[in-house]
Amino acid sequence: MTTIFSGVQPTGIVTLGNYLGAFKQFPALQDAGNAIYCIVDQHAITVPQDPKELRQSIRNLAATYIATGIDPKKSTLFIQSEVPAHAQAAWMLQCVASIGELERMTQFKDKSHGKESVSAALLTYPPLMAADILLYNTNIVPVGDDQKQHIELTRDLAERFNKRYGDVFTIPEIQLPKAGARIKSLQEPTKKMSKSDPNTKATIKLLDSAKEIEKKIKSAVTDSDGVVAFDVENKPGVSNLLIIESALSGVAIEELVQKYQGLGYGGFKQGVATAVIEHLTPIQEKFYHLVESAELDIILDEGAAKANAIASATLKRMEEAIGLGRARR
Ligand code: ATP
Ligand code: LTN
Repeated sequence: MTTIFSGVQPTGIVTLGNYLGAFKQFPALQDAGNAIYCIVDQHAITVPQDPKELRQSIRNLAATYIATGIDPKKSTLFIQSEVPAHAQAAWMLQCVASIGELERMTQFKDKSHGKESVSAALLTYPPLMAADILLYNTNIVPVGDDQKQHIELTRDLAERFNKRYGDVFTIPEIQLPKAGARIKSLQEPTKKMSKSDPNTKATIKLLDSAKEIEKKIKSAVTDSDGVVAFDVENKPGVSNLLIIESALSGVAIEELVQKYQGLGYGGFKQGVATAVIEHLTPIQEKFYHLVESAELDIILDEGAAKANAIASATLKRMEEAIGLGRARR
């Protein structure tokens, strides 16, 4: 049976980029095998977080997983810090990782760039991510394009560990979405749309109202051609909006280009906004129904129990292979 594992950080409301790059591909995978989804709160604290906001983001993210189609009867949904094996396995993986390879991670370079002081954990973040994946004998990791390098490193660490200590880990494969692997900022369409972007006009959040969505799409940066055409190099803003509508609706980009011929950017943007609003409204309704419910706590308790059982078994195998603790009599 194929095991699928993915994680998202509780660092604020999920964006349309997160949705298209990650969440949208999760529901189909729960029918393809043993699907495990994680709220990676220990990753979130590698940069400063307000404790109250972090707690709320964790709950919001759990409700987001369910509202976007995760069925707790089919998938395991849990919070990383409720399964202690993650931090324990991460320590062992840090011991096989080198500082040089961690310093080469672009996410580390981006997040530390220009900062006078960053946490040590920002550097050791990838071994924790490797632990998340490897503890579950994962075969497939569905993520957006920006995580490629981390998955490569996970594979390297797993292979190195297996070579040194014997066959403990399954080597995972990345799975990128067919469309929407890298949604761009609405204000700087050459940069990725990011949850933590301080410019609120740059991102569509999953919980934005219809009015906010319309306003943000109408003020999205495009160009002065006035012609709707797909050309990522020369028309990044228009192309980004076409990718968004196509990924949400499943309609091919060429067909959308036809649909918008002669309408000008006003009609085009209105069309994209309507598609986004129609897609997000039912997700928002489910989210608000769930987020403060007792049902959500039951789902997370059951998820943590299932995850603990699998993760602690792998952790034991890791400790035995490395020689930690005492021999079992
Ligand atoms: P932050 O801004 O806090 O670094 P983020 O928006 O990059 O966060 P993550 O929590 O790191 O989001 O990522 C969650 C998932 O969303 C990952 O699988 C990631 O690849 C995907 N993802 C993030 N941004 C985009 C994007 N712009 N387009 C497509 N997928 C994305
Ligand atoms: N690094 C990822 C989040 C993440 C993750 C994981 C994704 C942490 N652990 C395990 C997939 C599998 C990010 O920043 N998007």
